Amino acid sequence: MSRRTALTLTAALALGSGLAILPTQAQAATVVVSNVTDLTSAIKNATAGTVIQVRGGTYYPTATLQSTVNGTSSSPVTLTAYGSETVKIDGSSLPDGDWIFKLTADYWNVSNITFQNSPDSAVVCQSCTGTNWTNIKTINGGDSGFTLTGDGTVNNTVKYLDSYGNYDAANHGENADGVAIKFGSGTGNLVTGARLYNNSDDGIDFWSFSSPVTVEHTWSFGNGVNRWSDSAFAGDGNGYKLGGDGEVVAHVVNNSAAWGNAGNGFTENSNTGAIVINRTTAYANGNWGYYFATSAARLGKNLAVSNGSGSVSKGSSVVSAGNNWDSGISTPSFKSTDATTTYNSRQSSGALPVTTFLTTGSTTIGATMD
Ligand SMILES: [Ca+2]
Ligand SMILES: [Ca+2]
Repeated sequence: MSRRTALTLTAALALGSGLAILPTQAQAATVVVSNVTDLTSAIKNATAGTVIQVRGGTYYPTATLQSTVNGTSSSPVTLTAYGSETVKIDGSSLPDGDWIFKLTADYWNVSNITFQNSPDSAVVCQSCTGTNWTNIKTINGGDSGFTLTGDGTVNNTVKYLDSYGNYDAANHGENADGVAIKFGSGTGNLVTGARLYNNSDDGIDFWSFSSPVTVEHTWSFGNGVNRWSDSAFAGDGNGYKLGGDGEVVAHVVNNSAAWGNAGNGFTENSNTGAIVINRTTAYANGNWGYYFATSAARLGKNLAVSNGSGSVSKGSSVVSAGNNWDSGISTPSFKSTDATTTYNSRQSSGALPVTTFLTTGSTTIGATMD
């Protein structure tokens, strides 16, 4: 050690001891909870840096779990399962119309939790900035599974979400989407590695959201199919509903797939913006694979096969290149059309299960299904 370094170290130690008498910043608290009272309290009382670890089990809150307290980018609030334990928060004991979990807050990291059987939406993040949702499940609820909404919805990441079986009985399935990013604005929002399936309405819906959202490595399937014996069923069943309510927005979808949805695989839904869709696959959807009648969408290297109304409906403003409906582009064959493996457990990383379903081996067209 050089003399200069030694002196610097001595000075630092001396300074450090001097600082010790000053008020110290509150320590980040780690709270381990194992019952619903403590879980409710921990979420309500969390402050920046709080880490809430939830022991394995099924929790039945009787009121919406919620917070309006912000973390910070360097000191987020964390809500996660304890170790590798399995945590389910079940809305069965909530009043009609209530959500399981509502954040109106910034910089929360929520991971490894299932939100199930909500009377209404399962998870709603309202005007959130910098939240991360990882390995979350939102299933079998009474409205959309996972929702981002409100102005000031900025830089949120939804990674490895499973959202399925959501159905709003009161509206005959008209509203319950897998992911709803609706009625709001804000940039930097990303959905990656999601499985959005068997919901009554759409897989993903960007109705009345005025800023671009990015979706990648996502599967949206089996939405809008009447699985509830609802004689007045009204679900729309679009895999990716990329607009609505007059907003003109250049949403982006990369390397994702839509199959078996009752409606369109991918649709502008009247959004006239320059929506970008690249390396995606639409297979066996009820209506069009790609429906972009009025938008200025950029459709590139997409693969559409066996969709009920046809591969693509595109207006004159659409830029279309390298898709299998474009002239001179061939259609590679699928290695498998058996979707069974797409329901398998995720990989240990949380990534989508390994499958050959709808893969082609092509390096130029269609989703890679991972
Ligand atoms: Ca609808
Ligand atoms: Ca919808």
